[in-house]
Amino acid sequence: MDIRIGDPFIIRITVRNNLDTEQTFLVIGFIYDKRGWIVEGMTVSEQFAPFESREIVLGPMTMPDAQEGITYNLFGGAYIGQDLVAHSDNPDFVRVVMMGDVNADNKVNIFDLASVGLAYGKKYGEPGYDRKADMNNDGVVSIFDLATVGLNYGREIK
Ligand SMILES: [Ca+2]
Ligand SMILES: [Ca+2]
Repeated sequence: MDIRIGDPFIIRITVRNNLDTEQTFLVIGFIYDKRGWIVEGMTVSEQFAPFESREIVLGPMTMPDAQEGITYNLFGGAYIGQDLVAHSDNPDFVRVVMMGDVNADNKVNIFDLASVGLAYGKKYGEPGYDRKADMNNDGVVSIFDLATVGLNYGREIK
């Protein structure tokens, strides 16, 4: 999954209580880099009825301090005490793409400018709206998105 800095995303975990008594799970979602350092985390405590199964959604989480061009791993786990009893099964990594890099090829160039141009003025739900070209996530491809490409034009991650 490709994201940009500030983009929200979620971690889903399906948790089941296999007992005929109520149980409390600690559900932890975190994002870590390739050194294994946790960059962002979120913890919730959830109570389950006997034999209940439920999907826990952690987030929306964001990574304000993420680095462009880096791939981060996502993990969600449900614990009872120290025991891991369930874990996430959604895409387990996010790649942070550069601002202005609409097609996520690690270069900001004419193709990105063209993508914004093609979707220019289009609002969410309209034909031609391009979610990737709407870099500030405000539901319209506008001068702000064009400026994002302009400000980053020529940047490249090798
Ligand atoms: Ca590009
Ligand atoms: Ca926009």
